[in-house]
Parts: sequence; C-alpha cells; structure tokens
Amino acid sequence: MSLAERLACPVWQDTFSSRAGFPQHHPQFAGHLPWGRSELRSLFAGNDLVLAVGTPAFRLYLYEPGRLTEPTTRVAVVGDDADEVLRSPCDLALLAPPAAVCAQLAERLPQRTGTVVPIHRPSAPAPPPAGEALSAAHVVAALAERLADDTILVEEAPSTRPEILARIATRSPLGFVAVANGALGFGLASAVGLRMTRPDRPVLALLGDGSSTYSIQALWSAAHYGVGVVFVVLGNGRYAVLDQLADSHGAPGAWPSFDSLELAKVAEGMGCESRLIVTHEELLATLDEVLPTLRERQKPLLIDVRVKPS
Ligand SMILES: Cc1ncc(C[n+]2csc(CCOP(=O)(O)OP(=O)(O)O)c2C)c(N)n1
Ligand SMILES: [Mg+2]
Repeated sequence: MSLAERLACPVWQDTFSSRAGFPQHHPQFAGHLPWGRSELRSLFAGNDLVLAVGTPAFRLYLYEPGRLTEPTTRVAVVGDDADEVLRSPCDLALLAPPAAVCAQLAERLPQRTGTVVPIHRPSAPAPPPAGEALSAAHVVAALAERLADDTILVEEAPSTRPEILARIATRSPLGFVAVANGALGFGLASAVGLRMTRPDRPVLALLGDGSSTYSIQALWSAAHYGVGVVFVVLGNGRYAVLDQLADSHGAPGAWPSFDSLELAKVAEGMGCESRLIVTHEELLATLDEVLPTLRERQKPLLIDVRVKPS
C-alpha cells in the first residue's frame, strides 16, 4: 500500500484472483482486471508502466489474438513464484519477496501526485415486483450492506462473480478467498476449514448451487465438528455460466438444468440446519437474523436462496 501511495497510481486486482491483495475501499483501488486480451490492452494503453506484484502478467481466460499490452506499455513483474515469474511475458522480471521489494521501492521513490478515478459501485437494485423471482444481485447487495469488515467471504459462484466483485469491497487481509484455477469443489469445503483455523473471523461462503454439490459432504463435517459457517447458495437451478458460454456459441449446452435439486433438504440430511428463501422480505429478514450470529456461531447453516439465472 505504501508503494501505491507513493506512486499515486491506480491499483488493479488481477483476474481470477484467489485473494484480495489491496484494500478495495482505498481511494486508489481501480477495480478488477478484465480477462480478455483486447480489453486488457486498451485498459493499460494510457499507462507507460505496469508493475505486477505477486501475480503473473497476466492470467487471462479464453484465447484472443493480439498483444497483451500496447508496445508503449512496459511490464515489470515482481514475484516469489519462479515458474510464474519465468512464464510472464514482460520487460523486467524480478524473482524476490514482493512485500520486501515494495517496501524498498516506496522508500527510494519520490512522492508523485495523481488522481485515480473512483471505482463505480452499483447501487442496490429495487426489490423485485410481487411474484417475480429474486436475482443474484439482490442477494449480493443485501450481503454487501451487512457483512462485517473482517468477514472471510469464500466465493464459488461462477455466474455471479462479477456481481460480487462489483458490489463487495474486500477490506481486510484474507477477506476474500476463492480458487484461482476455477476448479469447483473448493468453496464449500474451504469455508469449513477456514472457520476451523480462524475461529476469530466470521466466515460466509457464497456459492452457486452446482458448485455446492462438488464437496457437499463437508456440510456433515461442519455439523459434526460444530463449525459456525453460513453458506449462502444462489439456487438458480442450473450451471448458468456454462449455459451462457454455450449460448454465446449459438448452441444449447448438453447438460441438464436441475431445478428439482433441494439443497436445503440435502443439508438437513447431513445434520446442517437450513433455510429456503424465495422472497425479498424473507431474504432481508433472514440475513438480519443470521449475520449478527456469524462471529459467535457454533453450528453451520445453509441458506438456499432461489434466484433467476442472470
Ligand atoms: C471440478 C470442475 N468440474 C467442472 C467445472 C466446469 N464448470 C465451470 S462453472 C460450472 C457451473 C457452475 O454452476 P453453479 O455453481 O450453479 O454456478 P452458476 O453458473 O449457476 O452461477 C461448471 C460445471 C469446473 N470448473 N470444475
Ligand atoms: Mg447455478
């Protein structure tokens, strides 16, 4: 943070990051990098130098032709993972502990001036009209208004991730945990492990319904060992992100939707209490009741919120 403040520059979080490397309520936090080459290239076009700290340059998704950055944008990488540093296409690569390098640079560099365009955070959506389903945005917005700053938010909600990153500012170290390579099954189980090792921190897992099933048996462990995690499941009844990908290629996916899956009942079968939420009033009332218990709670709870696919 001291280096960023010395440089007075925007700070971006890398794509598909499994942690937040910078406080996201800081006025220099600029947002999350896009995962396509062309967007990345134009985003950095006005910058003559990009310094990637503790992350490769650059983790992207789905191939697009072209350069990663314009020729006028030089890239330096500082990291302690030799493989990632070696693989990063850049002008300067430094294999060294990132924190120490940043501290040294901050000491040696003169103070610069500059302003960073404040990040735009969407306002909470209006409640759905009577009889209409909730959207994932309702759930994320309600959480954004209620989570304590030191909450560990475990994310494994593929189609809702952009919504989560846009609405929830991570404010503390370990405040955001996800799996960097996109392999499902980490979220539910890791939330249990995190709460066991950090009982001083509130832990909430925000999960897709499909993703929840990959390590659903961790609910039994949470119940058995008295682990106070709240799992909020976005029950859209499908692999929405894969459906979107299939649609973008002009063909329906080969996989079925699973509207009949009742995760609240599965949780009960594992000895984990559960709630099924359908309306906006139920959502707000349940979060108002449950979230204040997050810090002290000794048993898990799964909240299955029925949402329409986004
Ligand atoms: C172990 C594993 N299997 C399959 C996939 C492919 N995959 C990526 S996203 C996804 C669907 C996730 O569905 P859900 O959790 O319901 O989230 P939604 O897209 O509905 O938001 C799948 C199956 C994967 N990433 N990892
Ligand atoms: Mg889903």
